[in-house]
Amino acid sequence: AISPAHATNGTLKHVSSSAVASLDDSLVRSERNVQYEHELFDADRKFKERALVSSKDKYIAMYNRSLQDPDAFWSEIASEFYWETRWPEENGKVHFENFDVRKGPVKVEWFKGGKTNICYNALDRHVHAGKGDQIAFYWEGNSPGLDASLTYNQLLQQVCQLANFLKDKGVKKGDAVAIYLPMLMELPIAMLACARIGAVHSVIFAGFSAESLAQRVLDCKPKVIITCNAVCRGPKIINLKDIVDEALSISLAHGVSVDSCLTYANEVAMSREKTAWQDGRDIWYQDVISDYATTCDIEWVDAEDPLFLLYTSGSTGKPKGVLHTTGGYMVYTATTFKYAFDYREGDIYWCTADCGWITGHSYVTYGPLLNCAKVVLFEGVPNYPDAGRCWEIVDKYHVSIFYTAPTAIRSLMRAGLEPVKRHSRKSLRVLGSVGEPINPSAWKWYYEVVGDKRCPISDTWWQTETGGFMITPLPGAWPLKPGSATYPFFGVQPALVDENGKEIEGVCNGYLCIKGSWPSTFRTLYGDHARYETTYFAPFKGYYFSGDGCHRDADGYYWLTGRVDDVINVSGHRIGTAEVESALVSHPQCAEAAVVAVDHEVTGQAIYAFVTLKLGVQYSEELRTGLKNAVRHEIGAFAQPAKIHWAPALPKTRSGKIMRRILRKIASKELENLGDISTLADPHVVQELIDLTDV
Ligand code: 6R9
Repeated sequence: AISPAHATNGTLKHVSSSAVASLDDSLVRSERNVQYEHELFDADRKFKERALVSSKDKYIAMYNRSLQDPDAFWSEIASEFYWETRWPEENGKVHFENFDVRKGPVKVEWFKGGKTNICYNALDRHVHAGKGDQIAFYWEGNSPGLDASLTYNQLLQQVCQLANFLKDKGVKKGDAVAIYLPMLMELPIAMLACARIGAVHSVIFAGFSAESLAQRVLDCKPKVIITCNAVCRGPKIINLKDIVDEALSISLAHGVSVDSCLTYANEVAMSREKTAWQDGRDIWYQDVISDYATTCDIEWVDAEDPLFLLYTSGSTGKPKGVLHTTGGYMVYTATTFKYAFDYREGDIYWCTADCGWITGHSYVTYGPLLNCAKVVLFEGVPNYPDAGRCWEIVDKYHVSIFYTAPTAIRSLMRAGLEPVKRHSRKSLRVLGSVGEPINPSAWKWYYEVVGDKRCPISDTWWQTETGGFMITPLPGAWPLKPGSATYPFFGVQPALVDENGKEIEGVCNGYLCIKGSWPSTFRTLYGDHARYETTYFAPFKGYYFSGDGCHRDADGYYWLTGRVDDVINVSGHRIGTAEVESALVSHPQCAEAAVVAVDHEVTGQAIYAFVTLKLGVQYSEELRTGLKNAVRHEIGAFAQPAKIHWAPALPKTRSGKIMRRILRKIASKELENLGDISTLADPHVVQELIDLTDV
């Protein structure tokens, strides 16, 4: 099923013609928010007095400077890091960009020619400054009572041991290493070990299926994969090694062999004896790692050398390997972390994201460690063993900055006040939100109940592609509005553009684009620079196009209104409709499928699939389960459709394009206003679909 034909040809002719859908859907969302545009929540005087950026005026001064002279602004900040060789400056220029496809290939460079290492800056630098005994990670296991911690010294030593192992296996600068691990400390350790020797890590979220893992392995061809045998997630045990074995045999069948599979024995979840094993390829982590030296020379890399690949979903075709480089990413993630969370020494920081996603890269691993923060790593899920777990952890470690996703907030909200109130939470100072637009009622609950009206909320808008925060509050600097990500970060120039690519000013709704580069701009899609240009830079010439719709209010606040392309956001996870459709049609009895998003109380959006069966196949509940399993198998459980709606046929235009607008209306039962259906090849299809809603 990995063959590329699957993703692009065959039955899959119905991906939307343009990457950009109409703004209608996102408008509906923003109208719902209008009443909140006048509700302001400001931090108290004491908070403001201590804040890094204590007023809007101070922000404006810094922001203006970041736009007027980005080179000087970012050079000054970059100088706080260690550079083995400082970047050359020609006339004060430290960056180069072309965002305009009409002027030649899109290209971005920051600090090129400078030599540094992000692992050195995240670990050695602090150790050399005498902070080696400070805690780097507090690890909290899936089950309460299971915990561990590492100081910066210890973390550095473990990173070095793994780096030495990788070198021993022949991994060199520029080589890819795949990491398929749950939230054990070995996950950030593995990332940092790669960075130390200049290898490019490719972390694959451990919820992806064997097919998805294989697809990514085939794309980046790693020499080594780092995994573990199994993991406990909530009440479940997941056998990861079996998934890896299957993925590696699929890869092998397609001509890519991975030499070594370094497997951490997570014996809480599964014994070594029970783990499937392939001699010669598989190596137990604990058996070899202690033999390696606890020091390891740094590989100094160019600021523009690749740091990692992270695959993400787009509106069409196979997942895209987003490539980030070293220097700009380092400077930007560290700086955004510091300002958007008003970070100061002594803070205990907890981000609930998994390192398998960009949030875990930039704001579990790199951003916090670059600031020498104390980071809580959590293996489990927010509502296990019960809905009070998060607040229990907050109290246990005295967490002062807590960063999570709206979906987690909404699911905890459903459990009521008691699980929150039973814990003190008095250590909390700043709260954060990421992954999808936060609806105002969830925002208020977070603010009032979790934060006791004391903690500003940083609703951070950004993407895998942007590497770091783009639009975000700076706690204490200006009043917040529930559901708005407020203002752009230093150096970021948002632009709202209309269908014709014309920038619109003032109060408006538009496609959210960014003018000019920021240090952690992604540099390419691995192996496909043409797709990088057509997806992100061709839709609106001269701009980076985010794929999101956005509203700007009279005070200049930005309100993200959701994706305007065929990307669905379920619990903050990006899932391409084309990928789910491709998985559904891999089922032998499925003729065609069209997937749309519907609103969902907890997960934000849910996947709703219209499925046309092959001629003569009967509808049945087994078949429904079979189709859902096909998606679990091809992508992973998190992408499973919430609903399968039988479709004798799909509504198509005469030229054969599926009218998703109509499908969205049927899925959300908004039947009064179906819009113009006269352009359909067969308008009767619509009534047939409506009749089958509850079948
Ligand atoms: C960081 C991350 C990116 C997409 C993005 C947007 C949505 C993320 C958001 C938000 C509104 C926020 N998104 N944060 N929408 N407000 N604070 O999630 O990266 O997985 O690449 O997803 O998520 O739609 O385009 P990624």
